[in-house]
Parts: sequence; C-alpha cells; structure tokens
Amino acid sequence: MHTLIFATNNQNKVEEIRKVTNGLFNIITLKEAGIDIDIPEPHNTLEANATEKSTVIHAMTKENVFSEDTGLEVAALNGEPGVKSARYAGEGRDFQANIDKLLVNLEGQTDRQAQFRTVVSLILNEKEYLFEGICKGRITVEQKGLKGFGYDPVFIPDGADKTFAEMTMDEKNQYSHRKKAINKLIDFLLA
Ligand code: ITT
Repeated sequence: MHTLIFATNNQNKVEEIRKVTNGLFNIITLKEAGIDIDIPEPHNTLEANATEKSTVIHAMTKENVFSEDTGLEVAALNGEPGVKSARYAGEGRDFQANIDKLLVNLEGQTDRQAQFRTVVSLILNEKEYLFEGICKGRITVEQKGLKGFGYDPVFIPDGADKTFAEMTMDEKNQYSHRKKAINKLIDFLLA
C-alpha cells in the first residue's frame, strides 16, 4: 500500500479525500507528520501552487507527497476568485467574508455560471504528476446550508437542486471537483 503525505492544512479536504480513497492508501496529514507550517501559495495558477505545496513538503520529508489547490472560477467575474479563492476578501481567509464579497460582486448579474477546479500534484519517487477535476454549476443569490466549507453555501452543482452546504459529504462527492481529481490519482496509483 502506498503511504502518502497530504500537504494541506485544510482539515475539510482531509476528510473528503479520506472518504474518497477509503483506505486504499495510507494518508498522513501534516499534523500527523508533526509539520506545522503555513505552506506558501505565491503563484498565479492552481497548477503552480499545487506544485509548490507538494515540493516544499517533499523537500522537508523526502517522502511521497500529494497536495491540491482549488479555485472557484466565476464566468461573469472573468474567472475570479480563481487562484485567489482563499483570500478573496483579504488575508484573514474568512469563509463568510469571501462569500459576502462574491454575492455583492454578482448582485444583479443573471449569468451565475461557475466551476470549481482542483489540481492535484503528486510527487512519487521524485517525479511529479498533475491531475485535474472540474465541477460545473452556478452561484446562488443567497447562501443556504451549513455543511461543508468555503463557498459551499453558494454553489449548486449542475444536476442538483441544492447547494453543496446542504449536502452530506457522500452527496457532495457525487459531483465534486476534488473527487474527480482524486479518482484520477487513484487510477494512476493502482494502475
Ligand atoms: P491548503 O492550501 O492548506 O490545502 P486552503 O484552504 O488554503 O488549504 P486552497 O488554497 O486550495 O486551500 O483553497 C482555496 C479556497 O477555495 C478555500 O479556502 C475555500 O474557500 C475554497 N474551496 C476549496 N475547495 C472548496 C470546496 O470543495 N467547496 C467550497 N469551497 C472550496
């Protein structure tokens, strides 16, 4: 069985990915590895930030590592907040402030199309591999639901009639960008 460090400080991501991988791999969180750093995300693409996160942790541990960077890309905002999703409303990384800013910026806008895009970077035996997952949907006018994290209360995936924040994790995973990217990682590692 592969042992992989998951280079993230976001516990919601850990829970979602552990559910999807369902014991196929031994996934070690940064906390479990005793690493307490704010991993830098200095670049202007999801790909470069994902690479940065896995590379930094691989350099520290020499272990096989994966990371992921996710952005919410809103059509009427020219793809914003995109790579800036975590800090859209400022360095505080406040989920509610980010949602408020997004809804204000979309006020009166009829085109509500958006997508979540996840890029996973895997460093396995010193080589890097990238995997992408996209979930298309739309931004609501008002937030709804208390589950999940980030922009989940304002995002309805295509084919659903409720927000990610109104779904259980299993329901969210039927549509999720993160699950699609991780499924590609699983296929690669089990091939
Ligand atoms: P790490 O870099 O430590 O992995 P992070 O929270 O900084 O964690 P990202 O930079 O990838 O992660 O995430 C950007 C933001 O996008 C995140 O803070 C959320 O606000 C939002 N986001 C990511 N995935 C999401 C999801 O599945 N549902 C809702 N919002 C999400």
